[in-house]
Amino acid sequence: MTDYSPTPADKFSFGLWTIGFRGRDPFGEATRAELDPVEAVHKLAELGAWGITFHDDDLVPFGSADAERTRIISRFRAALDETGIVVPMVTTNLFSHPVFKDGALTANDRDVRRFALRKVLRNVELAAELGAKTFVAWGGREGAETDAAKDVRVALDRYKEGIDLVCEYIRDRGHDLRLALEPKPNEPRGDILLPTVGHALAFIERLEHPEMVGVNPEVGHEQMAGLNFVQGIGQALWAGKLFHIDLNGQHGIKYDQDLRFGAGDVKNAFFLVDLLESAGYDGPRHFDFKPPRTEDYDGVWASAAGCMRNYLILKERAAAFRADPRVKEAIEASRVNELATPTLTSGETAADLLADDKFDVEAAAARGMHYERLDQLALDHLMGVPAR
Ligand code: GLT
Ligand code: MN
Ligand code: MN
Repeated sequence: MTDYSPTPADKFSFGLWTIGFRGRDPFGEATRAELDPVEAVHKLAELGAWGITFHDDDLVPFGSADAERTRIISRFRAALDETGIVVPMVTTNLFSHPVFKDGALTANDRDVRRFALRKVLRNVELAAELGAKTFVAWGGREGAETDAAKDVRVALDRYKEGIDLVCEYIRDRGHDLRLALEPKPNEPRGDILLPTVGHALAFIERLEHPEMVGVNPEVGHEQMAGLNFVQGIGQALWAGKLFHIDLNGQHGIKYDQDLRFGAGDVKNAFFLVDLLESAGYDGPRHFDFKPPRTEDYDGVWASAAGCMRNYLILKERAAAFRADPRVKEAIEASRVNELATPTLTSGETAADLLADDKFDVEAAAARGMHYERLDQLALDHLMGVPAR
């Protein structure tokens, strides 16, 4: 690989709301004009992307009449057919309209919850129609600013009720669609339910159809909580629950920056790509970033291209790291692979273990792990320092 040019085989996808982000923030108006979804599809195809994703309202404005909805969707579909761009994932906007100010599936108002579920079910049909395989549920408004407002135990009952209903509906309709819950600790709510990958994984196990539900972790969201994203992804993979992923960049514990992938914690991004590639993750590499409001559309496309370029560079660097004989030797010295050996030999009992008195505690305690050397080799590769 020399020029890091993406192709559809790389499975890079972008949210329509990312490249279409107009730069509106709590302090300022939009700095960019609206982006036509059809133009977005063509531009992504030109850049070498594979897929586009969207919220119902990104494509069809909230409250559009049926005829208008049909017109918009068929125009969009024509652009997909023309370019070969696919729709791997669809999601529902349950956060922008003021009706969702106290949440959607967990709003205290029952009629809001019912309205939210109708919006979701209608969108499930659109997702299936466009061939999406994943339906993301980001509960950005499911939360509170005061603990007096929401009994979390009851809110989780309603969350479960809502997700169970959506699963039941998908099964009844015979759609080939799985749900992916997207955790986030805060913003826009003071505190959001299912704040991290770990919370979401525990919640999923209590659902009626846990096999249909996984997670869609976002780099910045875990890092906003001070967590190591690579560890979270490792656990999601271990649980067989990494259905989708939102790649972007974040500098530590602060507001949700949604920087392009690779900006932010680049070392964590290196180990993330290393993990995704070596684990054989074959789902979409979905970018959920917000091009800064300083940019015009040239800057937006440069930012989108940068996401893909950074992924491909990191993929190349991670492969070189793994192939380096010095790394193999350092891994050996650090006994990294020994962790794969079960602690007890097959057939061994607790009594056998208790009877084992051959261990030299002091010798083991004195042994160094050599992780610093291994980590420095990772940094050398990440920084592009050739092997010496
Ligand atoms: C919103 C949020 C993202 C979610 C999107 C899916 S919408 O922009 O910040 O993290 O992935 O609903
Ligand atoms: Mn996201
Ligand atoms: Mn985000």
